Amino acid sequence: MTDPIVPAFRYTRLATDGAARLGRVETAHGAIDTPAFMPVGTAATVKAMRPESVAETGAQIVLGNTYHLMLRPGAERVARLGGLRAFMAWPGPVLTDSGGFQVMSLAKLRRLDDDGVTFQSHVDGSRHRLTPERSVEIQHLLGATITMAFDECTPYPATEEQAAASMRLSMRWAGRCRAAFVERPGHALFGIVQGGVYPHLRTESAAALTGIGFDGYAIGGLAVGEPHDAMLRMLEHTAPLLPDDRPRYLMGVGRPQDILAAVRRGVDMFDCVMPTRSGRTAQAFTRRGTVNLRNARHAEDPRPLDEGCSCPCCQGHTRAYLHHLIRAGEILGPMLLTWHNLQYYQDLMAGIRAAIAEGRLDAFATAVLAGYEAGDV
Ligand code: PRF
Ligand code: ZN
Repeated sequence: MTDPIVPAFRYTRLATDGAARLGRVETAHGAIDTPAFMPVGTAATVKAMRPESVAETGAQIVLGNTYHLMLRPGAERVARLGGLRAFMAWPGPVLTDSGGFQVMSLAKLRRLDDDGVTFQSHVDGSRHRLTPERSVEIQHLLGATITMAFDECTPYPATEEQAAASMRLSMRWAGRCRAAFVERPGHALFGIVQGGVYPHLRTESAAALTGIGFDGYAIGGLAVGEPHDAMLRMLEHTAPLLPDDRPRYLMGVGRPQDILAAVRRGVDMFDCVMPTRSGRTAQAFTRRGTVNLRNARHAEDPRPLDEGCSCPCCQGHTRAYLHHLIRAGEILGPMLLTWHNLQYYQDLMAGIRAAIAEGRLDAFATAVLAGYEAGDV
């Protein structure tokens, strides 16, 4: 008897269209076609969705959060229960964010030093500490397919001096994460480029990370309040500095137009709360732009939310019904809109992949944006 064969973690670039890349990531827990969108499953659930429904939309990987899961139910408990994938009944790959970004946005009384960060839980006020070593250990206990390096997301605005000091701290932490990471077949550790909106700091960061050597490279510290064109300039500058045989992940982005712009600059992976969070606040993404189902104009509209969509929300229900569910505060409203929004995002990514394969990404992007800007009528 031989051991079951676990595929190595591997990125294969299958086609290019300009800087855009069509690819496939193989992992111990399944393959991911890229460019890919990862639904956010912060607290071991993609909110309002059963995992098999998440898979039905076409999602091949979901994101989990070190910060939330270490506080509740606790990483050691998740490990005893078989790891995050078994716990949440998601059989595919999981990427876990490392916690620093969430500490800075959610925790109380944060204190950062060179070794790590001490903070109080936003849940019960209890005191906790995260270091690069503990973040990697927690992600190991969670059974992450892809572990993210522990970093500091440099806030915007930041002076050049502040951005440099913050980036260099993240690079020292990245080296400690690499040393702490337990290598297993089909599992990966991604480094995170920082450097604010300063191109030479992005260059220094990319060089530091590629010098350490990671299985994939994330671009962090963007979509944190900087002007849109600054984000695009940083992507244009940073993506070509990263090895072309490793996946590239733009963290926390974004709107459909941001994803299109980033794919055209060489990004392969995305995550964002937008489709799920918007779904819970009655906002829907459609081929004709965003729609708010709370609006009275939908009260007697017999049409589906999006004529071009195959999801259960659009196949089974009218806008009038969705409007009623939202107005009545019925839980099915957020459930159906979340499903639809995730389907919209996965259909967008499938369209992007087909367009890259056929060398027509520019035309595809133009058509998507034209429909989006035409508006809902
Ligand atoms: N670092 C980490 N997670 C993140 C970010 C980051 O810079 C961002 C920035 N958009 C979102 N999530 N670890
Ligand atoms: Zn739909």
